[in-house]
Amino acid sequence: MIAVLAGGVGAARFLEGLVQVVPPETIVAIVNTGDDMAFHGLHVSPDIDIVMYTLAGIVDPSQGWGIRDDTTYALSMLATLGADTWFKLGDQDLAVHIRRTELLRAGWTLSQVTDAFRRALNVGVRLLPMSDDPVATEIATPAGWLHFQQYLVQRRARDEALGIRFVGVEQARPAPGVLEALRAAEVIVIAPSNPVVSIGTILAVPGVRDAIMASSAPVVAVSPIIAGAPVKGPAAPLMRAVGLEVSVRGVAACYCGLIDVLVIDRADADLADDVRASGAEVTVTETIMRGPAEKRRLAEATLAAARTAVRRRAYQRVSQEG
Ligand code: FO1
Repeated sequence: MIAVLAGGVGAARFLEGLVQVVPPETIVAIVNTGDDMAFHGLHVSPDIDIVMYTLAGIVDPSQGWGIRDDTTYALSMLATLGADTWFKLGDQDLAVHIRRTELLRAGWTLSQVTDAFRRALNVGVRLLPMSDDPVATEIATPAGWLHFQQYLVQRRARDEALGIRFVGVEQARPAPGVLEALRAAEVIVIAPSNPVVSIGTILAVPGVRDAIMASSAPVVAVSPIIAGAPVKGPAAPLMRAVGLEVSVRGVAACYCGLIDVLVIDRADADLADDVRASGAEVTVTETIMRGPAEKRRLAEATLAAARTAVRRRAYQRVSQEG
């Protein structure tokens, strides 16, 4: 079984490649919920939905979030009625949030709802929220603390990011199955997601980092940073906000002591030795995922990196014993 720590769009695309290489039923995605927020009284879980819609083949490919060809009649009416509509929720997407909220109010947990939805949408990959307890990623700005969605979507990441906190994370318990998946995994993959606010949030849930550290499985991270910039999203200011360089060196520093291998793009090949100096092995390959073939190749390269790490660990064990 392969456990994948996942944020939104980058992770979803990576998983599209992985399901071409191994049976979807052998993959468990542990998904960030720090971006979750209530809109119009409804519980929205952007990263879970991005991964779920992508694997169900219904995501809007141009945005990477929302549902393809969705309409926005409900949002227009909400605007007419004076609601704040800066977060664009399509009509079919809204149906998901209405049903999710209805089930949560009826006493279901977020993991139960997520499992029911991914089955209804024929997604073979098991999707686990990192926690069923509420966690909110907030960004410190000169205007005060902002919820991640306010920072990113409402204010378009224009405020200077000064710090990051995960409100509620100390009390959050890993969702059922999360620690079990990490313990049972033959390979643990950290998807090419924001290391600070997507993966960092998952790692901050008590018990998650320790379970990864204690695992005998190889841990392979795919860098979301290529040639000093993220493919998508606000990783650059948020990495800087926590003192990380916006480069594969910064990604390696963020995952220092946690990963065996960092998969980096060919554009960063000259930084491979710097990454190795942080203690991780390096695989250099194409990491930009434009189409199905590139997604598949990245998944294959990631699994090949994991196999190399297994051999390296075995070799180190033998040399220590000998
Ligand atoms: N991102 C935007 O930039 N603008 C939006 O209006 C927006 C709406 C939205 C609705 C549902 C959903 O699941 C995701 C949505 N996203 C939107 C993406 C999302 O906010 C972020 O990309 C993730 O939280 C980061 O992974």
